[in-house]
Amino acid sequence: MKLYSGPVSLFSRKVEIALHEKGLAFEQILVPFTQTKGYSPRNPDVMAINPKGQVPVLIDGNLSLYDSTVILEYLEDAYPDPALYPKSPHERARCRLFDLFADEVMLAPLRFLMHRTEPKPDERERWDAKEIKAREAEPALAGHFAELDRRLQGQDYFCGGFSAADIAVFMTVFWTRRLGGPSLRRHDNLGAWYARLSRRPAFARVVAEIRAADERLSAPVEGAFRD
Ligand SMILES: N[C@@H](CCC(=O)N[C@@H](CS)C(=O)NCC(=O)O)C(=O)O
Repeated sequence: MKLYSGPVSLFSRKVEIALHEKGLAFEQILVPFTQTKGYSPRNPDVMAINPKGQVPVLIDGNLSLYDSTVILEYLEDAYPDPALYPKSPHERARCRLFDLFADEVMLAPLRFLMHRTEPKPDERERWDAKEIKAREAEPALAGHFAELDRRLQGQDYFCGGFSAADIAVFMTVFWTRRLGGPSLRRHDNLGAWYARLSRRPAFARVVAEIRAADERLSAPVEGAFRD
C-alpha cells in the first residue's frame, strides 16, 4: 500500500493511525508543504487521483482512494482484523457520527486557529484580525470538549471498545491543543481518554512525527499543549 500524506495533515495522519492500529505496512509519501505556500507544488499523483487535490490518498493494488473516512471504511472491509468499527449496525452508525462530528463539526471552529502555525505577517493588523476570529471560535471548541467529556462519562472509549471514532476525535482534540486552543483541564473524562490513547503505540508514533514536522515547518504556537 502507498499513502500520500502531509507532514502536518490532520486527515492524512488520521489514516496513518488506523494503518498502524491494523498493523498494515505502507509506503508513506509526504507531499510538499510549507506554512507560507501550503500544498505547493501539488503532487501530480494526488492531482490525478483526487479531484479535490487533497491528501490523504491511498493506493492498494489497483484501487485508488481519497478522503480519510472513505479510506478508514475501506480498510475495515478489506482488513477486518483488528476491528476499528463495532459489529452492530446501530453502534457502527453511532461510531460514524463521531467521525463526522470530529471531521466536520469540530473542524469548523478549529479552522479559525490554523493561522497560528504560520509565520506572523509583517502587517500586524492582518494577524490581529485572524486572532479575533480565533478567540471567537474558541468557546465553540470548549463547548465541544464539554460535550465529549459528558459522552465519556463511565466509559473508556466513545463507542464501546476502541474504534475509529476515537481516532477521529483524538485528531481534532490533538489539533486543538497543537494550535493553543481550549484546555483539557476540568474535563476529567476527556483528559483521561486523551492520555489513554496517547499511550497506544500507533498514536504515540504519529504524534511524535507531527511534532517533529512542526519543529521543522511551523511557527511556535503560544499556549500549545499547555494542559
Ligand atoms: N474530507 C477530507 C479532507 C482532506 C483535507 O482537507 N486535506 C488537506 C490536508 S489535511 C489538504 O490536502 N488540503 C489542501 C487543499 O485543500 O487544497 C478527508 O477526510 O480526507
